[in-house]
Amino acid sequence: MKITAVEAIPFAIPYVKPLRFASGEIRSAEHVLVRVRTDDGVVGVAEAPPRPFTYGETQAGIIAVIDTIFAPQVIGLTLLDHEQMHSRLARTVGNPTAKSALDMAVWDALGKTLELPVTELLGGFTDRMRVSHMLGFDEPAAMVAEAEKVVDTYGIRTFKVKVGRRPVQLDTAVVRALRERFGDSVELYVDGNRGWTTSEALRAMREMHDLDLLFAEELNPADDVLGRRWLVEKLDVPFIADESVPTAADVTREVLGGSATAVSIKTARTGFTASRRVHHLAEGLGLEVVIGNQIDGQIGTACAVAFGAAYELTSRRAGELSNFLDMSDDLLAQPLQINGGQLVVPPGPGLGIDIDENRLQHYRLDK
Ligand code: MUC
Ligand code: MG
Repeated sequence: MKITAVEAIPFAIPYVKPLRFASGEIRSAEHVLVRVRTDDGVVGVAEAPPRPFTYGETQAGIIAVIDTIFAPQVIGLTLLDHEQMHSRLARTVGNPTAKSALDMAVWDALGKTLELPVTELLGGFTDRMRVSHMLGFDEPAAMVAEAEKVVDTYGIRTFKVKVGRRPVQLDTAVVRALRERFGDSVELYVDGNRGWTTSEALRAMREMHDLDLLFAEELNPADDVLGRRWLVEKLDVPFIADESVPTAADVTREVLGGSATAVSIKTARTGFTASRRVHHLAEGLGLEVVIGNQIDGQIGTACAVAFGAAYELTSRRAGELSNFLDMSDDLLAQPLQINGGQLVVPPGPGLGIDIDENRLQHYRLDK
C-alpha cells in the first residue's frame, strides 16, 4: 500500500462547441491525468482540470507543482495516510486542483487495493445522482434548443443557467424563455461567476422574481464584502458560494459573514479528503449543498458522482455531472452514460473506471 511514484500527464481533447460564461470560455479540455503507483503494482487515477481565469492554475503549472513539490511529499506514504497527506499538501496555500487530483488518485488506488468502490469507502449512501446540466452563454433560442436536446436525449430536468452579462436582460431573457418553454417541468438556477455588480445582481434577481429559481450562485464578487452581504440578505433563494470557498475555512468565513447560504462542493477543487470536511461542515451548519462541476471530463465526473452519491446531503439536489457531453472524446475505456436524468456511479473497485491507453496515447501532449 506504499506510494512509489506519481505521474502528471498533460492531454488536450477538443470541445464540440465552446462553453462560455462570465469568467472565461472553454474550447479544449487541457487537463492533467494524475497516476499514483504503489509497491503492490496498483495504479490510481484522477484528472486535474485547470481553470486559469479562476484559480490561476495552468496545465504546465499543475505538472510542475506535482512533479517538484507535491509528489516528493507523498511518495513513501501509504494509501491510508489521507490526513498526513492532507496536512503536507495544505502547507501550500494555492494549487487546489493539483492537490485534489493527487488526493483522488490515492483514493482510487486504495479502493482498487481493497477491492471496494471509493463511493462506499466514503459513505455509500446511494449509487446514483440526478444530473443538472450547465447552459453556457448564447441567444435565448439557442439555449432553449440546447435544453430541449438535453431533456429529450438524457432526460435531464435541472439546468444551471450561466449569467453575468451586461445588460442583465441578455441573461434574464434566457431564463424567462426557458421557464416559458418548459413550465414547471424543469428546475432552474443561475450562476454569475462574479460577473455582475451588486446592484446589477439585485436588479436581475428582481426581474426574475416570478421564475421560481432554486438558487443563485456567485452573482457578484465575494470581495465586494458589504455588497455581497446586502444582496444575500435581500434574496429569497439560497445563495451558493462556489469559487469564493476553495477550502472549508473559506466556507466558514463566507457563511458566518452572511455572504453565502449554500455551498458548491467540487471534487476537482477539494478532492475527497477536503470535500469530506466541507460536507461535514455544511451538514453541521445546516447548509444546502450542490455538487458542482469545474468543467470536468469523464474521469473528474466519475469522481464527482462517487463523492456526491456517498452522502444524503450531497445527493439530495441534482449534481452538475454533464459538462463532459460537450467534449468530442474522452479517456475512459467505458464511457459514462446519463439515462433518465441520472448518472450511476461506475461499479467496481476504486472509481470503477479504466483509462483507454490508445486514447491516452492519442491525446497526451508529452509524447
Ligand atoms: C461554475 O460553477 O462556475 C466555471 C468555472 C469553473 O471553475 O467552474 C465552472 C462552473
Ligand atoms: Mg459556479
